[in-house]
Amino acid sequence: MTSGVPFSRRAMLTAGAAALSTGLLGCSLRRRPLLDTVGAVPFDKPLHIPPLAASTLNRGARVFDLELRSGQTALVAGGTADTWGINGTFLGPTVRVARGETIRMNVHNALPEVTSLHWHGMHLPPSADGGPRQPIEPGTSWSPEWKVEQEAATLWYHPHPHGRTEQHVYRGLAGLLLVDDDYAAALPLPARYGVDDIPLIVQDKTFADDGSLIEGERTDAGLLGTTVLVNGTVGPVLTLTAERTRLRILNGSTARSYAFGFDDDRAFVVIAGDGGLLDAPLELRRVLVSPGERVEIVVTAAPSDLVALRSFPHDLGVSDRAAVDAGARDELDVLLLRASPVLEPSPQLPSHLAAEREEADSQPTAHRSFTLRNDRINGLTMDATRVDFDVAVNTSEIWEIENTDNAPHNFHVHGVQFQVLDIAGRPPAPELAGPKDTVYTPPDQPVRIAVRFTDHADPQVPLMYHCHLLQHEDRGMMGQFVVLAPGQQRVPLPPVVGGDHDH
Ligand SMILES: [Cu+2]
Repeated sequence: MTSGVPFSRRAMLTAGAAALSTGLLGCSLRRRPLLDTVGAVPFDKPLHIPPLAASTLNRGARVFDLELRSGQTALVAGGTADTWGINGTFLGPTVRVARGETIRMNVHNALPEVTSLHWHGMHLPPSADGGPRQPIEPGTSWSPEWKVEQEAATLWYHPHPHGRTEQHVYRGLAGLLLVDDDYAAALPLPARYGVDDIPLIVQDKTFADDGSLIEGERTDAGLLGTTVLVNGTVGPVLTLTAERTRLRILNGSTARSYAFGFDDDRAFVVIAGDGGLLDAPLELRRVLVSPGERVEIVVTAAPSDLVALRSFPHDLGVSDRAAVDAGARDELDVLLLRASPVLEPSPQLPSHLAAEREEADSQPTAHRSFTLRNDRINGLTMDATRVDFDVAVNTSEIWEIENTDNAPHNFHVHGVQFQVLDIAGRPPAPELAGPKDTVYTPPDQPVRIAVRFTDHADPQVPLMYHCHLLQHEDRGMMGQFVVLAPGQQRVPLPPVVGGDHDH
């Protein structure tokens, strides 16, 4: 065992059993051992709450200054790790913006290499998106500006340099981007940031004995860590002070999916997905969150409750072996919730959540299909100079995505929120019914989504669609499209200077 992570007795036993069954099958490949940290995580550190990013008003825009930096961070006992962060050495502040305001992000790259900063889930002009075609050279700044025109949601930001996204996110570049609106603010939902409205950036990493961050096991799914961090805290404890607490969960891992639930199997209420509120509160005991996805849940506690948020073994629709390799058979303690002896009363959750939304267009102008296989989409690997198709502004399309690998993939579209129509011909699980920008695509179960392109036509700057398992994305499971206004035509794309890496 090379890592300094404490392994439980159960972890040893399950790893031994996996090795034994491999031997019986006569398979010569080393199998990834199952990871079981239940009871082995010493919950002894207060959960770090990312600070809210400061902003200033300048000529009608709310301006945020975000500096990408390198530094050292003590994440585990034993020493420090070389990490990257935004306005700090690991992760970034929570950026909070309001619907209807114009925002400007002054992003300065103080790192030793080129990167970018992408606003995941934001509806914005393609030139502001921060994808691989908007690199920020070391020592330079990039200052996109746009008007926030979408409903309240938990979004996030992270780098997107082609071929290097996994590494940059793993080192610590990620933060939350919360959109507020008057409608959601008027609902009786827990909404005091850091008090009863808690951000949870969940990531898995592997540490050496000296506390340094090392790249963990690499399987076909990607990079899997042996230690779970929440907001950068290992062994986190959250003290609950109110009856009801809202947890805004981001899967900020590079490859691992989580099936969140509580150790006593209590029910919780899902109130929102990637891009906004569900129509109504949804009571669940488990919720699957693949890389890049968000879910907002409300948990109710009794005085002095002690309950752990855990990730349970789950079904990704892949073979047993691929599930083991993707970490889907692992069981992980994530966060301890410790309720105070006296809890503030919280209002009852409303019976209805989201405002009226427009239905998906019954007259889509195009149908497209996307096959995810072998690090490619429709047989092609990402080429930043290639536009795969164009869409007409002010139209809706239906996209069918099929994963034909025996491996987990998901599908993320830049610049829009979409609606999941069906999965293998059946209505999606109710937690997927709200606005989405990333959806899990189990093998051989075609996922149909309705995508509306309302504005922001730009023939010169494409948007991306890709798998959000970052190893797959970096290897080229990504494509580009442009949104065109009537009369516009695609233009050839020049190579990205300094921003395109061979993997
Ligand atoms: Cu993938």
